[in-house]
Amino acid sequence: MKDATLARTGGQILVDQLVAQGVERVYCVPGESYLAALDALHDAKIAVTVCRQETGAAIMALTDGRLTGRAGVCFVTRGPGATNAAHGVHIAEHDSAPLVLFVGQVERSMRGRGAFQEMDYRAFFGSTAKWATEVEDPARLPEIVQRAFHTAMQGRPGPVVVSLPEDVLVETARVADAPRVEPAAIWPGQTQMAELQKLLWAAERPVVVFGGGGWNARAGAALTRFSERFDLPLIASFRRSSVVDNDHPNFAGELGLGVNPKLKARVEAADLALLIGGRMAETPSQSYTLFGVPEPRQALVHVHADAAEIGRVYHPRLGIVATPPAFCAALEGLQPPNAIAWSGETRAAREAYLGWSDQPPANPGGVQLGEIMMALRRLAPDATFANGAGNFAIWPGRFLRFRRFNQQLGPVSGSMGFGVPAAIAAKRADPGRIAIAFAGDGDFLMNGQEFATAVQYGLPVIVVVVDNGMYGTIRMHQEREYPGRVSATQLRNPDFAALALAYGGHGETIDETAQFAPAFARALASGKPSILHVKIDPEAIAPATTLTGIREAALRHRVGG
Ligand SMILES: Cc1ncc(C[n+]2csc(CCOP(=O)(O)OP(=O)(O)O)c2C)c(N)n1
Ligand SMILES: [Mg+2]
Repeated sequence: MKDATLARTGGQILVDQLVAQGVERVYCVPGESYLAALDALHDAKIAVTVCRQETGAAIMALTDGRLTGRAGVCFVTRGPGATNAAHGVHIAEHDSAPLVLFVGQVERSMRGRGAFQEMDYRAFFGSTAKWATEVEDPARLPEIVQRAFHTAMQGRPGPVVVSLPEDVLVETARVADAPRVEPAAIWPGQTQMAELQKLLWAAERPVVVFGGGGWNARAGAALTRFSERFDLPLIASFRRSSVVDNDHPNFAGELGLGVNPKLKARVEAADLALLIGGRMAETPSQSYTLFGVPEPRQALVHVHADAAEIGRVYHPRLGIVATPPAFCAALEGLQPPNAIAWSGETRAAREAYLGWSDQPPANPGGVQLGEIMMALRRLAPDATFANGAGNFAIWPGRFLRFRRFNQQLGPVSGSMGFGVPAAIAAKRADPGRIAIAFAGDGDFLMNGQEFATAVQYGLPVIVVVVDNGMYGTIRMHQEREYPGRVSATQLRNPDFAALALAYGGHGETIDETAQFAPAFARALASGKPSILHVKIDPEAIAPATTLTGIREAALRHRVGG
């Protein structure tokens, strides 16, 4: 921590402030607009990862934020850099991931003229970031940076954008560093907890749904203990399964895409839904049908860190403003009823989950994706699994078992291109653990260039590219809505294994299921970033669903209708 006696450039003040906040890593794509900050980073004990495109850099930073619980940090240049990074800001908003994005800006005296790459960041990011601001004076950098970290982490975590006019970073000022900020926990009130206890005691078919951001391993463990004492089924919201151990006998599955119909029916039939942290947004709510808008058919207890989320879509029987760790700690004070009426339901929910996730159906073609998922359960039980968006992601979401906190990294925003940078960030944060990215052929080429970043920094991530030669998800919808009229969904792909070699990594092509496990072992043994190019039959559009089946059903429906 430096005091006000020393004159420092804005760049130095900024970087010292990052050190004061405990930042260990930053992700960036350089720009001439923030050279003074890059220069200060030269001497700092902060690991800089230079990326190939700002979307990848922002995804790495927000993933770091999710993994560490502290705000991830990304630096990008003006207009083109900032707009490339905007995708990451959108993901961080929807994923409730703490992110501080520093963007370059033109010199103060030139603002408003439409100078080179000038943008109005407050306006541009105003609707997605929790806070978007511009630094006017280097002496205010400590104050603004500490507020940026606080805002990104407080309550519902999210993205903050800080614009840095070039001359602010060069000018000197005498100002003291601000101390490290910690977000304030938000505790539920005693009356609310008593009310919750009453509702639980009166319930016959209660369910617990957990989701949203701001969790940590301790909160997941406290939630698990609560579910044990009350023998409640634990249901994950979309892509939040790894808050708890999926091998736990109370875990009942995920409300995601391609949901288990039995799980959906169970939530619909519940008389009490305790929603912790999540928003029950479009995907987990199955297009807002599970609860009923605005009046849920279940008695809804909505626990969320952001008061504005409670009552935004659903009218709760009981609203509780609390962060997941504080609320789950408070759950320890509740007493279960003497006789628990719903234990049979909890066992049935578990059985239904196991039936849904343990026996993957066969698919057309020589590569069985279900068998590959089962192989990965054995080969990499402790790996971090990241994915982007596409039908390929249904397989790991349904058939893998997550047992460790944050083992599952996927964007609730359905953002293609998330998996590769997220896996790289996971490897950077925890080099001892296997990090696997699942990508589609379409998905991979959105941020696949970050594979070069993995090679550059010696981060041996394993990328499984599931190649069906198309934007399969969209083709699937196309066949449903416009059967037989294929438009803009076909792809001609490179040889992804050869691409891995060209980057300096390890690559293999998989045409048969049996090739997968040995190829995976060789990829691990290579110690290099790897791509396993898995070629699947285009008919294998989703578990137990073929493309032709969808087209024919749509055509029959047309004739019939
Ligand atoms: C950034 C982004 N652009 C477009 C979309 C729309 N979209 C959703 S899935 C998808 C196709 C994904 O194709 P691929 O990665 O090959 O996976 P597949 O569905 O074929 O398994 C598209 C274009 C999106 N979700 N995100
Ligand atoms: Mg595809």
